[in-house]
Amino acid sequence: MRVVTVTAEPQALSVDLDRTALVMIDMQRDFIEPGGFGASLGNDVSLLRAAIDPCRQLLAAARAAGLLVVHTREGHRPDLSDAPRAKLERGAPSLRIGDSGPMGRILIRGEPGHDLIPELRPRDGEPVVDKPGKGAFYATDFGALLSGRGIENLIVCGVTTEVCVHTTVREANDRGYRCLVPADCCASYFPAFHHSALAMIKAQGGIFGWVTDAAGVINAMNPFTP
Ligand code: C5J
Repeated sequence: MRVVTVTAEPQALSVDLDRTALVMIDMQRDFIEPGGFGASLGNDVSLLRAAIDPCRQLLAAARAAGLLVVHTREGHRPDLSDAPRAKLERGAPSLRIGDSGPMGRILIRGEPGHDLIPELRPRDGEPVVDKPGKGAFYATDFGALLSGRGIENLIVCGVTTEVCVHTTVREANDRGYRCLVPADCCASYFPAFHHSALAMIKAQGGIFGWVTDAAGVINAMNPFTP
């Protein structure tokens, strides 16, 4: 057991690092770089870059402390067989899922835009979960991967705060995981949604999680990061 206490809201949380995973949600070029899915929806993708450096620091500390690190990517099969029509038809983007853009076909596995950004590239051996939905548990082996390693606590980072991070935290909470969300390691195209999403997580005594920041987790892990 390597129990540490993380400063968080609505209250500090003690976790066993041996039962804790760092989860990096969808830090993909398609969301963060110009020319991808996020930009096709009319968003200012530069807003998401604020999360990169805090994520990089937390990732380094988590690796040094020997935590399980899991990366996720949102995307679809090239034949779109796993993309519901309701998702494909939604809105009025400049490019739809599957269309060809400057980073290849939008939100399609194997295309350059589907890649994780180079700043947060996975290390050999770190699982990468490809998910067709917003949550990391839906239609993936994420749950099996966590339970197989005895994981009870998740530190959930990534983009966007109110969509894939929130959906994953809600899914995880219902499955019995304690979720810590470092605010500066998440970002949204809508700063107001980012703040509201974090407020929702920690309201009502932490109705489905705890909110902290990168420094809160890094400081707590300090005794175990040589
Ligand atoms: C979105 C995500 N926003 N990763 N996906 O469509 O949050």
